[in-house]
Amino acid sequence: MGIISRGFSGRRTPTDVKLPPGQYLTTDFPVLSAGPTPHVPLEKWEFVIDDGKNVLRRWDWKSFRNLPSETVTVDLHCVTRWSKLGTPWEGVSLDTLFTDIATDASYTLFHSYGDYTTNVPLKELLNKQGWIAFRYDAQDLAPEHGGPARLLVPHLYLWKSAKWVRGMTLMQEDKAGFWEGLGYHIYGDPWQEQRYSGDR
Ligand SMILES: Nc1nc2c(c(=O)[nH]1)N[C@H]1C(S)=C(S)[C@@H](COP(=O)(O)O)O[C@H]1N2
Ligand SMILES: [Mo]
Repeated sequence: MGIISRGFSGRRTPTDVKLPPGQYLTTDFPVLSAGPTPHVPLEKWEFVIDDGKNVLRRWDWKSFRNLPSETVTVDLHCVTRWSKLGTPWEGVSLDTLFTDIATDASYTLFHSYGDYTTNVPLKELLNKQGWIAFRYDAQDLAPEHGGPARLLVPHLYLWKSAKWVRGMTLMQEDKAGFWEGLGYHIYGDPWQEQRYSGDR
């Protein structure tokens, strides 16, 4: 066998890929859910942004899908150590959702159908860093991966990308979500290997 085997030339191979520390590559798409998959009918679906007191914006499925959307191809990094590169999504950016929202809040807590929560600083979601995604690989997002719609915030560990999102609360102070309350890192940057609360 030659040093360079045919199928590899011109492809992204493990040797020229830089992964966050402690991660390995996978090509399948594992499903990680802390509970059963909620099935949300589109007629009942809504996404609400509130500030803890008042509703700031509310979209039903139709008005949400009428918003401009984007396709993005991103790398995913799960705290259980798998990384999946080049995943294609379609979604509405958080920049679009926040177009008419003026807030001095610095933190957010996402809520999901089925009760999962996770916290993300607001500045980590804006400037094309976060999307509410409703398609994966040109197909409607499968229920087990968070359909009808999930948060996608790929520069943080994947537990931050809440599946089955139904809303987010803007907060002046940070507040742990589900996994963060069980000892996962409050911020969760895979490149800093911020897996657990004791990590820098
Ligand atoms: N609502 C909800 N969102 C969730 C989870 C969950 O249990 N419930 N698991 C998180 C975790 S730990 C990971 S790694 C990813 C997994 O996404 P996937 O199942 O599409 O691979 O979803 C995240 N979002
Ligand atoms: Mo995870």
